[in-house]
Order: sequence, then C-alpha cells, then structure tokens
Amino acid sequence: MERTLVLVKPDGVQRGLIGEVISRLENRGLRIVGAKFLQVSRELAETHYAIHKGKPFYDGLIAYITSAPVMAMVWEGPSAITAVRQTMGSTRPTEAAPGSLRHDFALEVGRNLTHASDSVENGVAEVSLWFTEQELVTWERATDSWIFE
Ligand code: IDP
Ligand code: MG
Repeated sequence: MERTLVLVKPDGVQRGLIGEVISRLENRGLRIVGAKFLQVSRELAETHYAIHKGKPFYDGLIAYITSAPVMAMVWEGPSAITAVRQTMGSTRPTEAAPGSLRHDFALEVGRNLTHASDSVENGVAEVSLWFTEQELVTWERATDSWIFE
C-alpha cells in the first residue's frame, strides 16, 4: 500500500473543483487517509517546492500556491503514486491524456489544478511535511476487499 500527498491548488479551490478531484479519487478506488483546508505559508511552499528553487518558474510557483487556500489530502492504495498521477494527467495540461483532470479542466502548466507526489519516497516525505501522525486515520473500508486484490 502506497500513500500520496494530493493538493487541490488555489485555482482548483477557486473554481469549485475540490469535489470533482475527491470524486475521481474515490471512484478510482483509492482510500482517503487525511484532509485539511489551509492557507499555505511561504515557508511551507518553499519547503514543498525546494527541488524547483532556481528554476525560471519558481517565483511564480510560490506565488501561485500561496495565492489562496488549498485542499491538502492524503490518499492510499496499491500503486497509489502511479494511479493518482495518472488521474491528474501530465504536468502540462495540453499534454495530459484525455479523461485526466488536467486535460479535462486546465490549459496552462502554471494553473494545472493539482499536486500529487511523484515517488514512494517523496510521498512519505510530503505526507509528513503536510500532516502530523495524529491527523492521519488508519481505517478499513467496507468495500476494500472488492477493490484491493
Ligand atoms: P508536477 O506537479 O506534475 O509534479 P513538477 O515538474 O514537479 O510537476 O512542477 C511542479 C509545478 O510547478 C507544476 O505542477 C506546475 O504548477 C509548475 N510548473 C512546472 N513547470 C512549469 C513551467 O514551465 N511554467 C510554469 N509553471 C510550471
Ligand atoms: Mg512534482
């Protein structure tokens, strides 16, 4: 079982797409582990996006993610990292597969709606950056055995 950090970024929140993102992850069969709605501080934004520091889009990225509240969530499931990134679609919405969130709801890379962890290790690190252990719920869903093999 893998865990991934999912963010509905400020554009997704402003456009009323929190429910759409949650629905798609629920429909996929992933299991929610934690969720909170928050205004991202500059410090959290800089830590989360540290890998992009120095890139031409970095300042715009920090401004974007701190511009309005985000919905932060943790989702789990078998191959959750790959499955969630597939549901989100490629970073550039015009390269995202039809049917993916970024294809269906976005046009520009700097307004691409969501974040999802890109590896198991980054998933672990990002979940612990955004959530305390107490904020995460370990639970069994009645449908688990019909979704998890
Ligand atoms: P990801 O979100 O699909 O993992 P990353 O390459 O990790 O994509 O980039 C992080 C975020 O930075 C992207 O989701 C996007 O919002 C933004 N970003 C990436 N490349 C560009 C760019 O060329 N211009 C503007 N924003 C970008
Ligand atoms: Mg990334």
